[in-house]
Amino acid sequence: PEAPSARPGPTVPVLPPCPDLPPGLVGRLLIEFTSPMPLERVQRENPGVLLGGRYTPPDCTPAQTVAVIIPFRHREHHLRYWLHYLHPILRRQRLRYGIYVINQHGEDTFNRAKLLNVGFLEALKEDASYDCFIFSDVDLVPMDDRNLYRCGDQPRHFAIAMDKFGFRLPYAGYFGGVSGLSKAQFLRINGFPNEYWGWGGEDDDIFNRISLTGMKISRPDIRIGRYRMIKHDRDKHNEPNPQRFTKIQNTKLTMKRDGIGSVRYQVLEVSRQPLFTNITVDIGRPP
Ligand code: UDH
Ligand code: NGS
Repeated sequence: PEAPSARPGPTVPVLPPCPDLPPGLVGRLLIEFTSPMPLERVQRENPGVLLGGRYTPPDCTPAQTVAVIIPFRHREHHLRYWLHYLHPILRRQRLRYGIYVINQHGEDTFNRAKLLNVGFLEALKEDASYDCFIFSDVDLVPMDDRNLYRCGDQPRHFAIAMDKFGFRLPYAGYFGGVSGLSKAQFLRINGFPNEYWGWGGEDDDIFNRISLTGMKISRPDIRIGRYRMIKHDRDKHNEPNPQRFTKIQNTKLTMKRDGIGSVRYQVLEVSRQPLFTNITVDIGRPP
C-alpha cells in the first residue's frame, strides 16, 4: 500500500466574517400580490438556493445560522409569494438559512404556536447548528430589506408596522406575525404554548413568557419594520378561540408545564423541495 502522502489536501478557502451591515441592501421594496407567481418562476429566479431551501453566502461567513419557521395549512398561493420575495431579501442580508414549512395534517382545529414548537425541534434535528429561529406567518412580506432577519441579545419583533394596522403597532404588547428568538432565548421561555387551539392569544402568551423571564422585546425602526399582508378570508378550522382571554391571564402558571418540554406530535413526512423543507405533522386535536 502506498505510504500516506505528506501533501496537504485541497485548501478550503477561509471566508471573512460577514459584515454587520450587509452591503448591497436596497432599502424600501415594492411588494404586490396581483401578478400570478408560478413556483417554477420562483425556482428559476433563485438558483443559488439549495435543496430544502438552504442558503449560505458565497463570500463571507455569517455569525448565525437562521431557521425560518412557517406555520402552514392550505396556503400554497401565499407561500409562492412569500418565497418569491423572501429568498432574494435573505440572500442580500447575507444569512445562512433554511426555510421550514410546518404543515398541519388533517382538518382539525389549527394550532399556530404548537406548529412553531415543532419547527424549532425539527429544524434542529436537521441541522444542530441553528442558533436563531425566525417565526413567520406565510402571508407577511417585509417592505424593507434593512429589517434584518437575525437574532440579538433580546427576542425580536419584526412585523411592527403592518399595512392592515395603518403601519403602526396595534397595541404595545403585540408580538404577532413575525418574531425571532435565539435558541437560548427560546429555551429560556420553555418555547411556545401548545394549548392554544384556533385563532388568537398565542402571540400574547409568548409576549407574557418573554416579559415574565425578564427579557425585553427588541424592535426595528418603525419606518423599516413595514409589512404587506396578503389579504385573505378567515380560514376554516381556525375560529377565534373563546378560551384565549382567560388563558393569557395564566401564562405564569402554565408556561412551566406547557411548552417545548411537553410538545407531543408525529412527523408524517419530511420533503425537501427546491425552495423549502416541507414537514407534515400530526399535532392532534383540542381536548
Ligand atoms: N395559517 C395557515 N392555514 C390556516 C390558518 C393559519 O397556514 O388555515 C397560518 C399562516 O401562516 C397564517 C398564520 O397561520 O399566516 C396566522 O393565521 P391567520 O393568517 O389566520 O391570522 P390572521 O390574524 O387572520 O392574519 C385571521 C383572520 C382574519 C380574517 C379577516 C377577513 N377580512
Ligand atoms: C389580539 C389577539 C392576538 C392577535 C391580535 C391582532 O386581540 O392574538 O389581536 O389580530 N389576542 C387575543 O385575541 C387575546 S389581527 O388584527 O391580526 O387579526 O394577533
